Amino acid sequence: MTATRRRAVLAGAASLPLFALRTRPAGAAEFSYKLANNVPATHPLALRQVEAATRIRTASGGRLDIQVFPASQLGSDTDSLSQLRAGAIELFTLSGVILATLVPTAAISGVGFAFKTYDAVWRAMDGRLGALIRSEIDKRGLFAFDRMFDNGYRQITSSTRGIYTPQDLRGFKIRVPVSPLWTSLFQAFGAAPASINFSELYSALQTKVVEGQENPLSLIEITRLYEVQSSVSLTSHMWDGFWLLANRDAYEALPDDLRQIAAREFAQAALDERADIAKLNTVAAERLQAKGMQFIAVNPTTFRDSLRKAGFYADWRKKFGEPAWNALETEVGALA
Ligand code: X2X
Repeated sequence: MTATRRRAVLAGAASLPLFALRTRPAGAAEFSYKLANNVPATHPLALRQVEAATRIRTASGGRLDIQVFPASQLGSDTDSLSQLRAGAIELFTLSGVILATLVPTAAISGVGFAFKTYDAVWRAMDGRLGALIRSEIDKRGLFAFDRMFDNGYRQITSSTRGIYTPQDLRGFKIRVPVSPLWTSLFQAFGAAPASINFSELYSALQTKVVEGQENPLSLIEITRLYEVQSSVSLTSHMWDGFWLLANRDAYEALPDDLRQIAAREFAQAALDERADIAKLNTVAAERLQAKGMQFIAVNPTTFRDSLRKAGFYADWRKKFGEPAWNALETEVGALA
């Protein structure tokens, strides 16, 4: 045997044990991924993700196994984002406005009063604005699936004074998610925002570290915030949604057929979840009132004007830059 041939034979032999290692025991998946989210297990986001994971397992013949970990079980949003980047978690849903700590452009969907209707939201986020944000996410080493999940229009709750006008927010101690845009928005109202992860929200309200918070009605109900908050002001000051993100190496490790199955089933899950939230938001108001929460109708225009006067739109236009700002205004009309 020539030396060359011996090397070739050895190389061939050396690869054999690898084949053996790659042979899966019966029932074990080829890819086992973790999907983290921050909402309770009973929230439509978590329920629809569990359904998608089941469909993916079936459609892939068990090759792709995704376990869903709701309610920040694997860590707060801040921790989970780090774990996603490190590859300790393969999949994670996160508000674009929080993701902005890594991908600044992703906060643009949270600009105060940007979207008048859900039609405008989905036209933008399933369209050019969403594509622009996804390309920025890609530049930061993550992959974003193409349909966002809905969180909803956010409303302000309080355990102390009711919020009727923008002036009522002056000095108001309000929890906001960890994100510069959220802090800036409530500073523009003259409030005292505190950045607190969602996993700490209930206890922050219960112990009165903060007086209030803001979230969609669906989440206020599912998280039982009515136990620690007494009024809701219907400001709808911001629409919020979740990107389904993947660690890029983990995503790229999937063969094409598995990527296609995951893309298809998560897109379906997102559309189903959007419909669930739309239904929930119509019934949540009544149920929250039945739990004793006082509902306060406000004039959103006065809130929007007060942001404008504080220079909120001018500041963020500069921060986002003209291309991103124009992409938003093309979808929703002039903001400032
Ligand atoms: O942290 C929040 O308030 C929540 C759950 O709405 C988001 O993920 C933005």
